Parts: sequence; C-alpha cells; structure tokens
Amino acid sequence: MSWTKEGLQELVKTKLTDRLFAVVSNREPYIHVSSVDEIQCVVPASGLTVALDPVMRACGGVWIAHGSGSADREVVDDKNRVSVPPDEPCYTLRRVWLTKEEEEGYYLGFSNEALWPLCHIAYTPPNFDEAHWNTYKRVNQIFADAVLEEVGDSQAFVFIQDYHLALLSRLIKARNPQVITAQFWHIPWPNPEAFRICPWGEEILDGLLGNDLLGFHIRYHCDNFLETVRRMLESRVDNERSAVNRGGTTTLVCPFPISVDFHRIARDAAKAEVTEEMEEIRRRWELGDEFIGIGIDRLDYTKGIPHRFRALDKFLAKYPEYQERMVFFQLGEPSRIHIKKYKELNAEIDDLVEEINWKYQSANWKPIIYVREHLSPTTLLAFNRLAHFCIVSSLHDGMNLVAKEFVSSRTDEDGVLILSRFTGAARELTEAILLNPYATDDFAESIRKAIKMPKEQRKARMRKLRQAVEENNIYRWAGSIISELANLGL
Ligand code: GDG
Repeated sequence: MSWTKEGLQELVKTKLTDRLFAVVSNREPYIHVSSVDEIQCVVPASGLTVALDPVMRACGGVWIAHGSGSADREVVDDKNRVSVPPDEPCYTLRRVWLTKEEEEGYYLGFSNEALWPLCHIAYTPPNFDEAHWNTYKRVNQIFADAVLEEVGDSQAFVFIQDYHLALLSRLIKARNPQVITAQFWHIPWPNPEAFRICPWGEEILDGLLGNDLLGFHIRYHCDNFLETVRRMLESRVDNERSAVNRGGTTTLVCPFPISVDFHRIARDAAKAEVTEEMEEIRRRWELGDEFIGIGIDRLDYTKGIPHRFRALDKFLAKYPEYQERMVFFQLGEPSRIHIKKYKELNAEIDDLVEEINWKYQSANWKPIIYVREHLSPTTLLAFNRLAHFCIVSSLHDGMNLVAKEFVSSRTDEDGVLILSRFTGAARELTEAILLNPYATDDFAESIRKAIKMPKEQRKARMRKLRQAVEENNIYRWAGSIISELANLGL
C-alpha cells in the first residue's frame, strides 16, 4: 500500500496526540531575499528541505532553522516566526539568528569543512579547527535555546535534522527531559577507521546518543555507526535490537530511506506551465532532435560532476557519430562558495566544460550547456521531462533525491536514469543503469547504452522505477519514523 499525506496526518493525530511536532535544521525551507523593490521567497537547493517540507505540510507544527536570507528579518513577527509555505500557510517557521562569525565557524567551518568530508570519504581531507568546533558547540546551544522557547515544558516531539546539530538532543533534554527526540543523519556514516581521526569524535557520538531514535538512509550506515560506537565509546551495543545503551538510556538506530512526494511531483510535472517551459527551453537553446542528457546538482565535490564530464568526453571520442546529436545540460546552483575546495571545484568544472566544448563544437552545436544558477522548480521539472537520460554520478551520497525526482516526473514512463552505485538511492532504484563513476570507460558505455536503449525496455524499466518511488515515498519515510517512536512508548 502506498503511503499518502492523509495517512500520515491520521498517524500523527493518533500517535502524537497533542504533542507539539517540532523540526529543527540548519537550513530553512523558505528564504526571503530582497530584490530590486520587493521581497522574494526562494526555495533553497537542498535535499533536506525539499524532503521535509511535504511532511510539515501534512503534520503542521513548528520548524526551527537558521534565518539566512537578506530579508528574513523583515517578514517575521516579534517572536521571529512566519507562516509558510507562502502560497498555502500551514506551519510555522521559527528563525534563529546567527552572527557572521558563528555561521563561519559552525556552518562553513566545522559542519562543512570537517564533518561533511569526514563522512563522505570522497578524497577531500577534513579540516579540524578547534575554534570552529567551539563555535559549533555554541551554536548547538543557541538552537537548543530556541527549541526550548518553542516547546516550553510540554511533552513535545522534536525531530532533529542532520550533521549540523549533533549535540542538540542532550542540550534540550538537560532542561526538559520530557521531550522525545529523533535525529536523522542525511549523509553517510563512515567506517570506524575513517571516523576515528575526528578529534572530537567521542563528544559527537555521545551527543547523538542523546536521541531516543537515530536514523540513517540505509542499513550499511547504521552498521558503520554501531561499529564506531562499539570501538570508541563505553556503552553496550545491542546488535540484535540495533540499539545502544549508554548511561541508562537507549538509542534505537534504524534505516529510513528518505524520498520525495511522488504524486505531487507527477501532478506538478503535468502542469501547462511546465509544458510551456519545455517549449521555451527548446527555443532558447535552438534544440532539434538531439538526444538530451541532464545533470542537476548542488555544485558539490561529492556529486562527481568532473567524473561525468570526463565520461562524456570519452563517449564523444569513442562514438563520434553522436557528435552534433547529443546535448548535455549541466544544471545547478553553486553551494558553499566561501570554502576553498568548492572554489576549486567550480574552477575545475568551468575548465572542463570549456575544454570539452572546444574539442567537439561546431558552428551550431556544443556538447555541454552549463547553466550555473538557481533554477525554479518549474524549470527543473521541464528539464526532467525533456531529458532522454539523467545522470547522477555521486562519489558518495546519503540518498540522492535528484534521481527520485527524475523518476517521479516521468509520467510518460520514458527516460533512462544513469545512477552511481555509491548513492543510497541505488539500493532501491535497481532498474537504473548502475555504475561506478570512477570507471570512466564503463561510464561512457553506460551513456551509449542509455541512448541506444529500445523504447520497450526504457518503458519497462521506468515503470519499475516509478513503482519503487511511489511505494517508498516521503510519507512512508516520515510515517515509519513516527511509528517507530510510538513503538518505543512515545
Ligand atoms: C542531502 C544528502 C540526501 C538542485 N539544484 C537546484 C535545486 N536542486 C534540488 C534538487 C534536489 C535537491 O536540490 C538536492 O538533493 P540531493 O538529495 O541530491 O542532495 P543534497 O542537497 O546533498 O542532500 C543527500 C538529502 O540530503 C536528503 O536526505 O538525499 O544524500 O547529501 O531536490 O532538485 N532546486 C532548485 N533550484 C536549483 O537550481 N529549486
């Protein structure tokens, strides 16, 4: 049976009864920015917020997050709250303010220069800076204060998101032990050998074990976590129950593969404005009957973008008959640009695009069109529908929602997904063409296979992919977490 928004609402009503439902994350789901003479509301390019927004729309409650937009302060009330989504307000966004120095130390510094590379193992070494770590601890306390202000001394259920807030649950429970917390870690958890280089590893593990429930995308990450705890902390790891007992409290550690709102994406993709946008894209880039490939990413070194370009280069060199017959659109928004590694990645991508286009281009054609900007959901859906194939080539990815969005948008049951084996999504989307992005020759062959795949096969595979996402949708993800908490005696 497929989970629905209504099913989740029913579950929340019966299981959470009158508890306040609070989500906490670093990134906010809606950012207000000032542009010329008005305030715009932007949906950030973030897998986490894209996934959680439909859950909040269904459950209501309060979402506590860092207010990062230039006009964020202008739209909140005196309690720093604003109702969202703007088109149909149904939950409260409570903004937390951070200074530039706090943002640098906690977000860019410890979260993204230390924990992100530590957990992804994509051959970018983590940078452990004690000043960043101290700021990280301080900012976790700032978030805890905001949560406690929202929940008071009620028996709330606080759902903490991701690696920015590893210390939060204990800080909340120290002042209100009635609160129940679950935390979802959206990125991979590495093996103990990789994790043990973190100088504050024990404090991070202890912080996470403040939760009643801790979730990862796949069993493999749960096992890595349990093994890390077993080697690094004094505690009792119960492998059978997949739980850790430490100092009299128990944390259950379970996999919950995150997903998207399948039906909403399918519905939105069929809207007239998306069809118009498809025509606009065809006009703007003077597209004819070329095979169209797409890549949509937050520009991050874990997404394997240079690897995909090298494979496209190989493909065009080995199969010159596809020159002038294929166009690849690389779409995506620059991210974390103040970190040196990301600056280097952007430069590498620019160089590769220039080099490959120079090598193959003719008067009216070039193989790669690089659109490096924030695109609207309508434009992304239009590209998803136009594409003959979509490439997701992450070197390591907790889940990867781009793959699931592509599949959900293909109501025509056409299009081929080329997907890295190193994504969580590859465990469910087994009808995709699965590959190792480091193996450039095989990668080039996969592109050829996608282009040459007969229509019947494309349809049969896409039907199965769609079934998988429809069944394991975002409501199942949230519903499973809430049910698991209920079993714990919530
Ligand atoms: C983390 C984990 C996990 C991209 N460009 C634009 C834009 N996007 C949207 C995509 C998609 C989202 O951003 C990216 O989601 P991913 O899941 O691919 O990746 P992360 O941001 O790294 O997310 C990941 C996820 O958390 C959830 O748990 O799957 O493994 O790393 O929705 O469509 N959106 C807009 N404009 C863009 O230009 N509006």
